[in-house]
Amino acid sequence: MRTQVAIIGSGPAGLLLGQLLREAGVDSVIIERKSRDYVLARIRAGVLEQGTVALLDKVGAGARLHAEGLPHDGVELLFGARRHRIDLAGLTGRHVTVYGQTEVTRDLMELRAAQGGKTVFQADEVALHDFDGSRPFVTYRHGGVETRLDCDYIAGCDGYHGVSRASIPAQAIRSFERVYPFGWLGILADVPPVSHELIYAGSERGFALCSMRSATRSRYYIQCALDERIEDWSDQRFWDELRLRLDPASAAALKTGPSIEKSIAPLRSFVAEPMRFGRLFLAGDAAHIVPPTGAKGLNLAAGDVHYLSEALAEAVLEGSAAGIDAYSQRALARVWKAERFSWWLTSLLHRFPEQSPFEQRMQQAELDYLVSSRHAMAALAENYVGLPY
Ligand code: RFL
Ligand code: PHB
Repeated sequence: MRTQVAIIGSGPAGLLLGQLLREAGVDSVIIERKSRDYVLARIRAGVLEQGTVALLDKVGAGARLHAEGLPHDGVELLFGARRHRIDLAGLTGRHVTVYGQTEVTRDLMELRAAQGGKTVFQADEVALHDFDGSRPFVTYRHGGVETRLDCDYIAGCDGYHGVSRASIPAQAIRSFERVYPFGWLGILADVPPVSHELIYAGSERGFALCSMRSATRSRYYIQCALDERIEDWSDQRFWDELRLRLDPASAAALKTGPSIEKSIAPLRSFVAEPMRFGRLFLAGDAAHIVPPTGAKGLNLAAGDVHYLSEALAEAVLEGSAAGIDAYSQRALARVWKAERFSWWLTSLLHRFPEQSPFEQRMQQAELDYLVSSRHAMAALAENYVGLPY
């Protein structure tokens, strides 16, 4: 088998890249380790920047998003038992859209299937070869059969634990990392959201986030210790703890019900540099991780593949290396700004195990300043709605 671009991974990065390349007239094959149903069962991100929505529109995957997604003009910060609204639209002229990553993935998969785009699901032993030369190829086993896919370029869109970054010689890549001393325990439930906008809460008992998927489905998170076990968290215990981290009015308004998903995710900041090695390009979580506090992970993946699709189209169709030579630097400039924002918001709103009374007062003072200064709120809003490409 032969294609112009072999894409490893059928998450949002790989799927969106496939569609952007198709728009540009470049052929691709996606190789995915898991089954379609497995990929579609993952519950993850919920907030899309306007730039991400524009890219989904560009490839013709925006119809359901515009019908069912919830445009949000603001978010709330809750601390000291009071809620403070950040007027995203008023401060930036932009908004965000609440629409689940699961739905984005489904829309892109359906579009690809309808257009006859090739995806190999349940590919085992995926291995990347000769990407430091001029004729790269990918091998994998599918249904017990060893298969070879020849290509001009490989796009590593296979997430943090994927094979792509791991295939690059260690001396050619430098990583930067911060592992946070806590995780997020998340719950999905078919109950109306406590508020029509997201609430980011910094309380003495730790961080909490009130988010949603629709007018009838809520997504809530609470900061938890890294050694917490999901079996120890009954739904009742989760709701009780969440209530304790909210202001009295929200706690009283909180609607509870049985969870339909519950999981613990660790928090990490991570960047691998550069995002290119020969004919292999990394995009999305394969190259960088942000803690979810800023809602940036999926949006960064979209930004990467925007740059990468332009660069690969230039290389494949015009034989010009200018775009692929600039890809890593262009993408990393935006990535580091989102890393900074996500790290900052995480540090501001979470309780750290070793936090001294002085550091707690610093957090409080920064939060007080933030909601009293239009400039500070504008800086938050500008980053939250997404920096320009
Ligand atoms: P993905 O989604 O991990 O997809 C990678 C795909 O590659 C496959 N794969 C392989 N395929 C072939 N061969 C191999 N060897 C392979 N190894 C792996 C995997 O099966 C998978 O299908 O990465 P991608 O496409 O880069 O997308 C990144 C996003 O998924 C991620 O950044 C976001 O989910 C992060 N995130 C959020 N981002 C936002 O923008 N807004 C949010 O509100 C938001 N909330 C979140 C989040 C992530 C969370 N968790 C669980 C980490 C909330 C949470 C709780
Ligand atoms: C979500 O709805 O899953 C979500 C929203 C905002 C975040 C993180 C996760 O910052």
